[in-house]
Amino acid sequence: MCGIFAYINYLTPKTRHEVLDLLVNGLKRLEYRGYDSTGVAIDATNTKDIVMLKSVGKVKVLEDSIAENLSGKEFDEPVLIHCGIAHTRWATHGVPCEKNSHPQRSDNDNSFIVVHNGIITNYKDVKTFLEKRGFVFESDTDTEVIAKLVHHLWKMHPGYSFRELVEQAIQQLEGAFAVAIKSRHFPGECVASRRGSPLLVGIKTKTRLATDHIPILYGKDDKSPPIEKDTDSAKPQVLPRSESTSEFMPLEEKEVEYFFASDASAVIEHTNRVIYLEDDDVAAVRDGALSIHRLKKCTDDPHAREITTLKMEIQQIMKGNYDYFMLKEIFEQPESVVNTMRGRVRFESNSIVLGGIKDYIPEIKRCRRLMLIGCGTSYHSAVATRQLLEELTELPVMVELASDFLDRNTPIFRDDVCFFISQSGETADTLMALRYCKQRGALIVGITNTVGSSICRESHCGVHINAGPEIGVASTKAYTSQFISLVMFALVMSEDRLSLQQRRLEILQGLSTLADQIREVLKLDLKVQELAKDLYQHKSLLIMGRGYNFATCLEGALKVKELTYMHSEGIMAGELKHGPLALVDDSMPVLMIVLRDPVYIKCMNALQQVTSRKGCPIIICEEGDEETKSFSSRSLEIPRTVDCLQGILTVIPMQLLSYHIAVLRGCDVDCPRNLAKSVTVE
Ligand code: UD2
Ligand code: GLU
Ligand code: MG
Repeated sequence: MCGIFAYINYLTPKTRHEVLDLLVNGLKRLEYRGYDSTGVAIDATNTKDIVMLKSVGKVKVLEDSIAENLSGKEFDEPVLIHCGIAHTRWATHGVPCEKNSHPQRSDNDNSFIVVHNGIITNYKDVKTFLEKRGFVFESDTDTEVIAKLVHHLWKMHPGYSFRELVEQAIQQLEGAFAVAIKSRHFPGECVASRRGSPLLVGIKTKTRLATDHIPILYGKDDKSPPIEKDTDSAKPQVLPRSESTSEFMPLEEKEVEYFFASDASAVIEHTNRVIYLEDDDVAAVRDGALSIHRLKKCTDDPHAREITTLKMEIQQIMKGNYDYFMLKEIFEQPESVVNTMRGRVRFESNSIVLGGIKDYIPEIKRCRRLMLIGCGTSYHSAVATRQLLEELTELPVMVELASDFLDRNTPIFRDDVCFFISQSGETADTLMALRYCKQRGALIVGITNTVGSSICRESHCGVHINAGPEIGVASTKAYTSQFISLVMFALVMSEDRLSLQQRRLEILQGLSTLADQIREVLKLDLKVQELAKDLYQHKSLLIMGRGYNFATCLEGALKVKELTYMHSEGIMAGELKHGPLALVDDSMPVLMIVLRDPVYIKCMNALQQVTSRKGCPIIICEEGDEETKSFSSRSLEIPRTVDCLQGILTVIPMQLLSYHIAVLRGCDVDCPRNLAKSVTVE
């Protein structure tokens, strides 16, 4: 989820100092992506050894550690051929600490070392497989299995090239990854691959490159046996080797430097010639030659990967062609929601495992109520999922703002289960509420995006939402991932309830199509921008809805307030006639969420109350719902999904709307005035 940077020089002399500088600068360019720890590895002087340095915290800490530990004359002597790898980590498996930082190694000799972004979902099976073969694991990461698996294959298949070993290894991996691997047995070589996480190769040569593409080499077409769950029956892997068809030659240059990086911002200062790797590409650099391999050829696969010439500025690359991090994060949601479910939801068997709370489920099932506690957006994710939790757990569910909860000295009992929801895991109010409940003997469950955070440490158990780092101050992808985490929890709680099976299947079905539906909703961006032009000069925006979509009204209004400094209010449509209707006239901007769910008729009533006061609402409705649309000239249509997941699709137009209004009003989208990303004061 964070950053990889690797550098290989071939016949271009560089001192180790220079190599380290290059690696550290590469990491600095990737810093904006967010991370919690860092690490580098280069070849040691005069031996085949590899030296690694890792540290928790900023790249600066690593830089200082390098200055302190890796200096001396030998670092100033030029080396002709060298390979170094570096990493910024956003922990998903194991707290941020030195031992969990990357590179992860295969053994004490650093036979194979790896930097990895993403999550390996079958790492436990691979780990058991390797442990039975004598490998001893030293970190809590999923990543360590990669280094050890390559090492295992190397012992099994002496004669295999480095690239072949990695090719074999990645076939055994499930989940998402980008990796760069280095080995003391293959000095000067580097092999990289990806599936689901971004990775590119930068190429720097003295003279113009003779070609604008790198041919892809294919292997045999048969599939290797996966590592089986029952590892006793797992046979030593005999896998097909890919055979290079020799009609293509790899890119060979006399003097060349290669870079592997998570994005172009890290290489652009060195070269503008890059190849974007595709899923399951294995790129290898050996003797100055770059080759790209795939094990299997599909009919419509291209014959080559194009070398692209970047014409972008660094600023532009960092935000991934988006003007602001917030917009980038909004558009990341199709991927982040998948990461939240990764390794947890098994769609083939309709089962869900939340590793972080599974041992506590019996205790949770015996509790007398659930309490969901948070602030701001995190609080809204609790509001959004409360109804489903009530339905699937059949327990009373209280949803509380942390500050108010404390003000009230709310009674808490030993048989309460209290959830604390916070993106950063450091939100002061939420943390105080956590301590208050813990003191009174309740079971404490955390829902956080930050491994090793205070809430994570002080809770008895919990779920990491794995949305990846969120940089924009206004939360977007963390909200949808918190939402999904709570939905998954509800599904786990109802696993053995016969009467709820149909409902569970419907929700699982909804989760499986969510990413594509989010992509559909994101296509509304231009239309939302047009609506923002109508709205941005107004003083106020009312957002109305009820049922499953009430949370979207609250969250939408919060986004509008924090980003645009405009007044906005999320209104429970059922409350209209108890007051808010007085605000409605022909000039008050109103947005209404009216979906075909159990409260549809009631929402239509509210809609009519508004239109009969000459209000002209913008309507968010379901695709093709002509009847509802006919009530207004302005509408946004979203795809249909199961009622309890609608809130994920309806909040996205609100995120986009607040973003566009903010831009039109000239506000700083990523850093709204008076606000901080993580509120660590009361
Ligand atoms: C976890 C572990 C992983 C491995 C895997 C086994 C981490 C970060 N992940 O991934 O190393 O053991 O399980 O399948 O180490 N937790 C809290 N409070 C919170 C959030 C989490 O106490 O707010 C605890 C949780 O109870 C668990 C650990 O942190 O013990 C990891 O939680 P997770 O959600 O990352 O769990 P999982 O299964 O995805
Ligand atoms: N899952 C790996 C870890 O926790 C990689 C995390 C990342 O993408 O930085 O170490
Ligand atoms: Mg904990």
